[in-house]
Amino acid sequence: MYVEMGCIYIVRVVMFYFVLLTNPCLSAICNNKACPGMISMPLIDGVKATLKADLDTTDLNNHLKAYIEQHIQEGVQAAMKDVMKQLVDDGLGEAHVIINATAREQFKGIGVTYTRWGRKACPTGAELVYTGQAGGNYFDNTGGGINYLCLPNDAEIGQRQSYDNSQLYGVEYEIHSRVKPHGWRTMGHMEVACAVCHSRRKSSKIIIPGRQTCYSDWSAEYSGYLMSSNLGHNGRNEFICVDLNAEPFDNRSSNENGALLYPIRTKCGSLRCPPYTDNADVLCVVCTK
Ligand SMILES: [Ca+2]
Ligand SMILES: [Ca+2]
Repeated sequence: MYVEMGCIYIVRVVMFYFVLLTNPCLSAICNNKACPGMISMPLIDGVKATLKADLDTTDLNNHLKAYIEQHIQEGVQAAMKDVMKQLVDDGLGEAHVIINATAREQFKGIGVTYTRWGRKACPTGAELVYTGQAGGNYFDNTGGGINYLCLPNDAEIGQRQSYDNSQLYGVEYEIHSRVKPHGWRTMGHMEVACAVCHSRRKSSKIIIPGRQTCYSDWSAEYSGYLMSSNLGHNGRNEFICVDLNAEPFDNRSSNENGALLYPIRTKCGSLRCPPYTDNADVLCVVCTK
Protein backbone atom coordinates (compact mmCIF):
# COMPACT_ATOMS: atom_id res chain seq x y z
CA MET A 1 0.00 0.00 0.00
CA TYR A 2 2.75 2.46 0.94
CA VAL A 3 4.56 1.51 -2.25
CA GLU A 4 1.46 2.32 -4.28
CA MET A 5 1.02 5.70 -2.58
CA GLY A 6 4.69 6.48 -3.08
CA CYS A 7 4.40 5.76 -6.78
CA ILE A 8 1.44 8.05 -7.09
CA TYR A 9 3.35 10.79 -5.25
CA ILE A 10 6.37 10.42 -7.53
CA VAL A 11 4.17 10.55 -10.63
CA ARG A 12 2.51 13.77 -9.39
CA VAL A 13 5.86 15.45 -8.66
CA VAL A 14 7.19 14.51 -12.08
CA MET A 15 4.11 15.86 -13.77
CA PHE A 16 4.35 19.10 -11.78
CA TYR A 17 7.92 19.69 -12.80
CA PHE A 18 7.12 18.70 -16.34
CA VAL A 19 4.51 21.43 -16.43
CA LEU A 20 6.90 23.96 -14.91
CA LEU A 21 9.61 23.12 -17.38
CA THR A 22 7.43 22.99 -20.46
CA ASN A 23 5.21 26.00 -19.77
CA PRO A 24 7.03 29.14 -20.92
CA CYS A 25 4.86 31.25 -18.69
CA LEU A 26 6.11 29.47 -15.60
CA SER A 27 9.68 28.80 -16.58
CA ALA A 28 11.36 31.73 -14.84
CA ILE A 29 13.50 30.53 -11.92
CA CYS A 30 15.06 32.94 -9.49
CA ASN A 31 17.58 30.60 -7.84
CA ASN A 32 16.77 31.33 -4.17
CA LYS A 33 16.58 35.09 -4.78
CA ALA A 34 13.46 37.08 -4.13
CA CYS A 35 12.02 37.96 -7.47
CA PRO A 36 8.85 39.82 -8.39
CA GLY A 37 5.90 37.83 -9.59
CA MET A 38 7.04 34.70 -7.70
CA ILE A 39 5.05 33.03 -4.97
CA SER A 40 5.86 29.96 -2.89
CA MET A 41 3.18 27.41 -2.22
CA PRO A 42 3.26 24.21 -0.18
CA LEU A 43 2.50 20.90 -1.80
CA ILE A 44 0.96 18.31 0.49
CA ASP A 45 0.13 14.86 -0.58
CA GLY A 46 -1.17 11.73 1.03
CA VAL A 47 2.11 10.96 2.77
CA LYS A 48 2.04 14.24 4.75
CA ALA A 49 5.38 15.31 3.28
CA THR A 50 5.70 19.00 2.53
CA LEU A 51 7.30 20.25 -0.63
CA LYS A 52 7.63 23.83 -1.80
CA ALA A 53 7.33 25.09 -5.36
CA ASP A 54 8.02 28.58 -6.61
CA LEU A 55 5.47 29.72 -9.13
CA ASP A 56 6.00 32.65 -11.48
CA THR A 57 2.74 34.65 -11.39
CA THR A 58 3.91 37.42 -13.70
CA ASP A 59 2.03 36.08 -16.67
CA LEU A 60 -1.04 35.41 -14.52
CA ASN A 61 -0.87 38.96 -13.20
CA ASN A 62 -0.60 40.34 -16.70
CA HIS A 63 -3.57 38.31 -17.82
CA LEU A 64 -5.53 39.35 -14.75
CA LYS A 65 -4.56 42.99 -15.28
CA ALA A 66 -5.55 42.82 -18.94
CA TYR A 67 -8.79 41.12 -17.99
CA ILE A 68 -9.63 43.81 -15.40
CA GLU A 69 -8.66 46.62 -17.76
CA GLN A 70 -10.79 45.16 -20.52
CA HIS A 71 -13.84 44.90 -18.28
CA ILE A 72 -13.29 48.35 -16.83
CA GLN A 73 -12.99 49.70 -20.36
CA GLU A 74 -16.18 47.91 -21.42
CA GLY A 75 -17.96 49.16 -18.32
CA VAL A 76 -16.80 52.72 -18.89
CA GLN A 77 -17.77 52.52 -22.55
CA ALA A 78 -21.22 51.22 -21.65
CA ALA A 79 -21.65 53.93 -19.02
CA MET A 80 -20.42 56.60 -21.45
CA LYS A 81 -22.86 55.37 -24.06
CA ASP A 82 -25.71 55.76 -21.57
CA VAL A 83 -24.48 59.20 -20.55
CA MET A 84 -23.97 60.30 -24.17
CA LYS A 85 -27.37 58.93 -25.16
CA GLN A 86 -29.00 60.85 -22.31
CA LEU A 87 -27.09 64.00 -23.28
CA VAL A 88 -28.12 63.60 -26.92
CA ASP A 89 -31.75 62.91 -25.94
CA ASP A 90 -31.77 65.95 -23.65
CA GLY A 91 -30.13 68.06 -26.35
CA LEU A 92 -32.60 66.91 -29.00
CA GLY A 93 -35.50 67.57 -26.64
CA GLU A 94 -34.32 71.11 -25.95
CA ALA A 95 -33.65 71.70 -29.66
CA HIS A 96 -37.13 70.40 -30.48
CA VAL A 97 -38.70 72.85 -28.03
CA ILE A 98 -36.65 75.75 -29.39
CA ILE A 99 -37.40 74.84 -33.01
CA ASN A 100 -41.12 74.55 -32.29
CA ALA A 101 -41.19 77.89 -30.49
CA THR A 102 -39.21 79.55 -33.29
CA ALA A 103 -41.41 77.95 -35.95
CA ARG A 104 -44.56 79.11 -34.16
CA GLU A 105 -43.13 82.62 -33.92
CA GLN A 106 -42.10 82.64 -37.56
CA PHE A 107 -45.39 81.06 -38.62
CA LYS A 108 -47.28 84.01 -37.14
CA GLY A 109 -45.93 86.18 -39.95
CA ILE A 110 -46.68 83.69 -42.70
CA GLY A 111 -49.82 84.18 -44.73
CA VAL A 112 -51.27 85.29 -48.04
CA THR A 113 -52.91 88.55 -49.08
CA TYR A 114 -55.70 89.19 -51.52
CA THR A 115 -58.12 91.95 -52.41
CA ARG A 116 -61.75 91.39 -51.63
CA TRP A 117 -63.46 93.40 -54.34
CA GLY A 118 -66.85 94.88 -53.50
CA ARG A 119 -66.57 94.71 -49.71
CA LYS A 120 -65.11 96.98 -47.02
CA ALA A 121 -64.35 94.20 -44.54
CA CYS A 122 -62.50 90.91 -44.74
CA PRO A 123 -64.00 87.42 -44.37
CA THR A 124 -64.05 85.85 -40.92
CA GLY A 125 -60.56 84.67 -39.99
CA ALA A 126 -58.74 87.11 -42.26
CA GLU A 127 -57.06 90.26 -41.03
CA LEU A 128 -57.91 93.62 -42.60
CA VAL A 129 -54.79 95.31 -43.94
CA TYR A 130 -56.74 98.30 -45.19
CA THR A 131 -60.05 99.20 -46.74
CA GLY A 132 -60.73 101.67 -49.49
CA GLN A 133 -62.13 102.46 -52.90
CA ALA A 134 -61.50 100.55 -56.11
CA GLY A 135 -59.61 102.58 -58.74
CA GLY A 136 -58.41 102.16 -62.29
CA ASN A 137 -57.85 103.72 -65.70
CA TYR A 138 -60.58 105.58 -67.57
CA PHE A 139 -62.83 103.17 -69.44
CA ASP A 140 -62.21 104.71 -72.88
CA ASN A 141 -58.47 105.37 -72.64
CA THR A 142 -56.56 103.33 -75.18
CA GLY A 143 -53.34 103.32 -73.19
CA GLY A 144 -52.20 103.21 -69.64
CA GLY A 145 -52.77 100.85 -66.76
CA ILE A 146 -55.12 97.92 -67.11
CA ASN A 147 -55.46 96.61 -63.60
CA TYR A 148 -57.93 97.53 -60.91
CA LEU A 149 -56.41 98.93 -57.72
CA CYS A 150 -57.62 99.02 -54.13
CA LEU A 151 -56.91 102.61 -53.06
CA PRO A 152 -56.65 103.17 -49.29
CA ASN A 153 -58.89 105.75 -47.64
CA ASP A 154 -55.96 107.26 -45.75
CA ALA A 155 -53.98 108.13 -48.85
CA GLU A 156 -50.60 109.86 -48.66
CA ILE A 157 -50.55 112.37 -51.52
CA GLY A 158 -47.69 113.10 -53.93
CA GLN A 159 -46.72 116.47 -55.46
CA ARG A 160 -49.00 118.15 -58.01
CA GLN A 161 -47.62 118.26 -61.57
CA SER A 162 -48.34 120.36 -64.69
CA TYR A 163 -48.38 117.67 -67.39
CA ASP A 164 -51.43 115.54 -68.03
CA ASN A 165 -51.48 111.79 -67.81
CA SER A 166 -54.55 111.27 -65.69
CA GLN A 167 -55.52 107.65 -65.56
CA LEU A 168 -56.37 106.97 -61.97
CA TYR A 169 -60.13 107.14 -61.52
CA GLY A 170 -62.60 105.57 -59.21
CA VAL A 171 -64.38 102.42 -60.38
CA GLU A 172 -68.12 102.51 -60.91
CA TYR A 173 -70.44 99.57 -60.81
CA GLU A 174 -72.33 99.45 -64.07
CA ILE A 175 -74.82 97.19 -62.40
CA HIS A 176 -78.22 98.12 -63.75
CA SER A 177 -81.53 96.36 -63.79
CA ARG A 178 -80.81 94.69 -67.14
CA VAL A 179 -77.10 94.22 -66.56
CA LYS A 180 -76.53 92.57 -63.20
CA PRO A 181 -75.66 89.17 -61.79
CA HIS A 182 -78.51 86.95 -60.69
CA GLY A 183 -79.96 88.05 -57.36
CA TRP A 184 -78.12 91.36 -57.18
CA ARG A 185 -79.64 94.76 -56.57
CA THR A 186 -78.84 97.55 -58.96
CA MET A 187 -75.81 99.69 -58.07
CA GLY A 188 -75.53 101.73 -61.29
CA HIS A 189 -72.81 104.41 -61.21
CA MET A 190 -72.06 103.75 -57.55
CA GLU A 191 -68.41 103.41 -56.56
CA VAL A 192 -66.83 100.09 -55.70
CA ALA A 193 -65.59 99.26 -52.19
CA CYS A 194 -62.59 97.04 -51.61
CA ALA A 195 -60.58 95.54 -48.76
CA VAL A 196 -57.06 94.11 -48.71
CA CYS A 197 -57.00 91.06 -46.46
CA HIS A 198 -54.28 88.96 -44.89
CA SER A 199 -55.06 85.34 -44.22
CA ARG A 200 -52.63 84.02 -41.61
CA ARG A 201 -50.97 80.63 -41.65
CA LYS A 202 -51.63 80.16 -45.34
CA SER A 203 -48.98 79.81 -48.01
CA SER A 204 -50.97 79.70 -51.24
CA LYS A 205 -53.84 81.58 -52.82
CA ILE A 206 -55.70 80.93 -56.04
CA ILE A 207 -58.65 82.55 -57.76
CA ILE A 208 -60.79 79.97 -59.51
CA PRO A 209 -63.03 81.28 -62.30
CA GLY A 210 -66.03 79.14 -63.07
CA ARG A 211 -66.53 77.81 -59.55
CA GLN A 212 -68.03 78.98 -56.30
CA THR A 213 -66.50 76.25 -54.13
CA CYS A 214 -62.87 75.34 -53.55
CA TYR A 215 -61.28 71.99 -54.19
CA SER A 216 -60.38 69.68 -51.31
CA ASP A 217 -57.68 70.92 -48.95
CA TRP A 218 -58.45 74.52 -49.92
CA SER A 219 -60.52 76.99 -47.92
CA ALA A 220 -62.80 79.59 -49.49
CA GLU A 221 -62.04 83.18 -48.54
CA TYR A 222 -64.96 84.53 -50.51
CA SER A 223 -66.91 83.78 -53.65
CA GLY A 224 -68.67 86.00 -56.14
CA TYR A 225 -68.89 86.87 -59.80
CA LEU A 226 -66.17 87.48 -62.33
CA MET A 227 -66.26 91.05 -63.67
CA SER A 228 -64.23 93.36 -65.89
CA SER A 229 -64.62 96.31 -68.23
CA ASN A 230 -67.04 96.46 -71.16
CA LEU A 231 -66.08 94.70 -74.39
CA GLY A 232 -67.16 97.73 -76.45
CA HIS A 233 -64.89 100.21 -74.72
CA ASN A 234 -61.39 101.13 -75.78
CA GLY A 235 -59.91 100.54 -72.37
CA ARG A 236 -59.09 97.03 -71.27
CA ASN A 237 -59.07 95.75 -67.74
CA GLU A 238 -58.25 92.54 -65.95
CA PHE A 239 -60.83 90.11 -64.64
CA ILE A 240 -61.54 90.40 -60.94
CA CYS A 241 -63.67 88.35 -58.55
CA VAL A 242 -66.31 90.65 -57.02
CA ASP A 243 -67.86 89.48 -53.76
CA LEU A 244 -71.24 87.77 -53.95
CA ASN A 245 -72.59 90.33 -51.46
CA ALA A 246 -70.94 93.37 -53.01
CA GLU A 247 -71.65 96.78 -51.53
CA PRO A 248 -71.06 100.33 -52.76
CA PHE A 249 -68.29 102.49 -51.40
CA ASP A 250 -70.82 105.15 -50.29
CA ASN A 251 -74.35 106.32 -51.04
CA ARG A 252 -73.58 108.48 -54.06
CA SER A 253 -74.81 107.25 -57.43
CA SER A 254 -73.86 110.14 -59.73
CA ASN A 255 -72.57 109.08 -63.15
CA GLU A 256 -69.01 110.42 -63.14
CA ASN A 257 -67.61 107.41 -64.94
CA GLY A 258 -63.95 106.43 -64.68
CA ALA A 259 -62.96 102.79 -64.60
CA LEU A 260 -66.06 100.68 -65.00
CA LEU A 261 -67.09 97.30 -63.79
CA TYR A 262 -69.49 95.01 -65.64
CA PRO A 263 -70.51 91.45 -65.03
CA ILE A 264 -69.18 89.27 -67.82
CA ARG A 265 -70.93 86.53 -69.76
CA THR A 266 -69.76 83.27 -71.29
CA LYS A 267 -69.62 82.62 -75.05
CA CYS A 268 -69.73 79.03 -76.20
CA GLY A 269 -67.56 77.85 -79.09
CA SER A 270 -63.90 77.95 -78.21
CA LEU A 271 -65.28 77.77 -74.70
CA ARG A 272 -66.60 74.23 -74.38
CA CYS A 273 -70.27 73.92 -73.45
CA PRO A 274 -70.84 71.83 -71.50
CA PRO A 275 -69.50 72.16 -68.92
CA TYR A 276 -70.15 75.88 -69.53
CA THR A 277 -73.37 77.48 -70.72
CA ASP A 278 -73.73 80.26 -73.24
CA ASN A 279 -74.33 83.82 -72.03
CA ALA A 280 -74.22 82.92 -68.35
CA ASP A 281 -72.83 84.66 -65.26
CA VAL A 282 -69.33 83.46 -64.38
CA LEU A 283 -68.88 82.42 -60.77
CA CYS A 284 -65.54 82.74 -58.99
CA VAL A 285 -64.01 81.85 -55.66
CA VAL A 286 -60.81 82.86 -53.86
CA CYS A 287 -59.22 79.86 -52.15
CA THR A 288 -56.29 79.59 -49.76
CA LYS A 289 -54.42 76.86 -47.95
CA1 LIG B 1 -71.23 105.25 -65.00
CA1 LIG C 1 -70.35 107.40 -59.63
